[in-house]
Amino acid sequence: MTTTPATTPDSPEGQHRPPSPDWPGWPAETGERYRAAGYWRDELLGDIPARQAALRPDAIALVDGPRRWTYARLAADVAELHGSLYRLGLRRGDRVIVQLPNQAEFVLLWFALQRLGAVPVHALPGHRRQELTHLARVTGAVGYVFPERHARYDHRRPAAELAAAHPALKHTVVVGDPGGHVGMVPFASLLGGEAPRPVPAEAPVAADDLALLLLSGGTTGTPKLIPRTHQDYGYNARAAADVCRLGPASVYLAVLPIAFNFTMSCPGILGTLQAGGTVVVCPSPDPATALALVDREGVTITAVNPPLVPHWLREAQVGGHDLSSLAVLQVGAARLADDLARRVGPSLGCRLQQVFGMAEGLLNLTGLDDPDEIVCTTQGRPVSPGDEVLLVDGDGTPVAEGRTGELLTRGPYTLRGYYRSPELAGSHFTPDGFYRTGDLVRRLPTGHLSVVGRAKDQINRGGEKIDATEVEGHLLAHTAVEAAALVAVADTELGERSAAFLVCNGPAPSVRELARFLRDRGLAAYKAPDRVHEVTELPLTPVGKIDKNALRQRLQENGTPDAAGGGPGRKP
Ligand code: OOB
Repeated sequence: MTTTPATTPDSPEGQHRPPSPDWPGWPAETGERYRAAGYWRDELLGDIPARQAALRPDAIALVDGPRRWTYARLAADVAELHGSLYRLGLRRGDRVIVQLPNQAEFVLLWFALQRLGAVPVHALPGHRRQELTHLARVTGAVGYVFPERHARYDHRRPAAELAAAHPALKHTVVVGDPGGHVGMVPFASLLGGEAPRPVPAEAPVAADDLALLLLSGGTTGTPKLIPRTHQDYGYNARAAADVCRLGPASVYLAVLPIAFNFTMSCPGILGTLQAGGTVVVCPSPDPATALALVDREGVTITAVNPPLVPHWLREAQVGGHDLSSLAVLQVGAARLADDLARRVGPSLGCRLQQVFGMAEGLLNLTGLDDPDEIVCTTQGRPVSPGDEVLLVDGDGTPVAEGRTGELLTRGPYTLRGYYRSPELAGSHFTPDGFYRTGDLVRRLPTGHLSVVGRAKDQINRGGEKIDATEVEGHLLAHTAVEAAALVAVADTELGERSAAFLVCNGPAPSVRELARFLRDRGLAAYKAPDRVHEVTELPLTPVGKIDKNALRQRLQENGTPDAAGGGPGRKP
């Protein structure tokens, strides 16, 4: 079951870019095909502000609270920041961890790094020492940019500690006040409003260069890094913007975390700016804040995850906001229930668009003209004719039309391998370059996909992905814990929450104790188990693996998980 165009298997010999020891590119002839089809262009992400500034200098590109940037101003600020980062010592190819909340500084910095040919590593605001240490170690980042404080967490001391532990990490830049930390550079000092000084010409950035590193939800114990190039990421945003019919009159509200691939390029910030539209940064997904901005800025399109939808619908009813500008609400990152999907259009007076995407690449959208039934019951279809989709059973054999299978995919913006992780090639990719998504889907004759389950060991907590193996590793470090298994439990609010099954050598730690324990180990808070179940033993499969299906079934059947009989069940 392959989408058009039918292709011959990729030739193993040669890649279209000089082979990198860090990440595998696309095979040479595949790249030629993508270029000939017009998917890949010789365009650089860092040129977007200047290109648009030449076309519409006075149009508004970016809004953050009372601050507004025309395209001319955006291009000038990006150019100045480019120079400042160069003088700070950043160079083409350098990796820079970016951990900023939804604020204009992220956009300015991101384009300046692109101009420089440096590679932003997209950390999420909730990431803590564990995740950041992993990113610093794997990428060898030379820079780290973070906010002074976000969500009542002061980032400065942990940032200084991170830098001290990683000698390669020479540049720490804080959006806000360094607060006495020597060597920490205030972001504001890089943007003094001076005329940009020329940056010495070096080897020019190329469209097939590594442009950014995204984080995968992961299933291997540590977050994996996803290499994206200028040409593939630019195409990702352009293809999505085409489906959404973005143009200069489009106003996109960035509600979900700004570094999330959904917000960045599906079509998000990049798709909107490539089309000459306006990006409005929303500081919080809180419905009152977001809908007030829709009203004030005439937002035409925005994107949320399923747990936010009921809150938005309620606020739309009572909030007194004029939402008449809103044409499209995108919903994705986790499965949207069909019933809830049906309420979106009538309640908000806009089109619902379901979005099934992944940082690894493949993006599926429902179309603006698709029948309501398709829009409310499927998660869309691939945005590019170059996307190839295969549904296979457990043996890798394609399933019959209409049956459920694991989604495999390759295409012009889907990775061929993770960054600095050659050992994952065999488990996450087929020999002919298909990425194994771990998602179980059904495919309609129209090509629309419906997500029905998951084959990967991951919990999707309202769009936030939790790698079960990673958390289990940390749980096992607790002195009371002898064995641990983390599984998803259905939840009306978030879709899924996490439940930890623990075999303990004494009193089992409570949910709260574990949250504190994991926080002290430096793990992001959303990874802490929502429920803890003490059991006398973990069920095993015939080959000796922990039988997570059996655990999920126990939860489903009676909510008293210890079929073996000795646990206290749920701990508050
Ligand atoms: C998005 O990206 P990631 O990398 O955080 O997570 C990808 C995974 C998918 O493999 C799938 O398991 C799940 O998230 N997912 C959905 C979904 N959208 C994503 N599961 C069911 N229904 C959906 N609509 O989550 C992401 C990236 C770009 C755009 C949108 C979402």
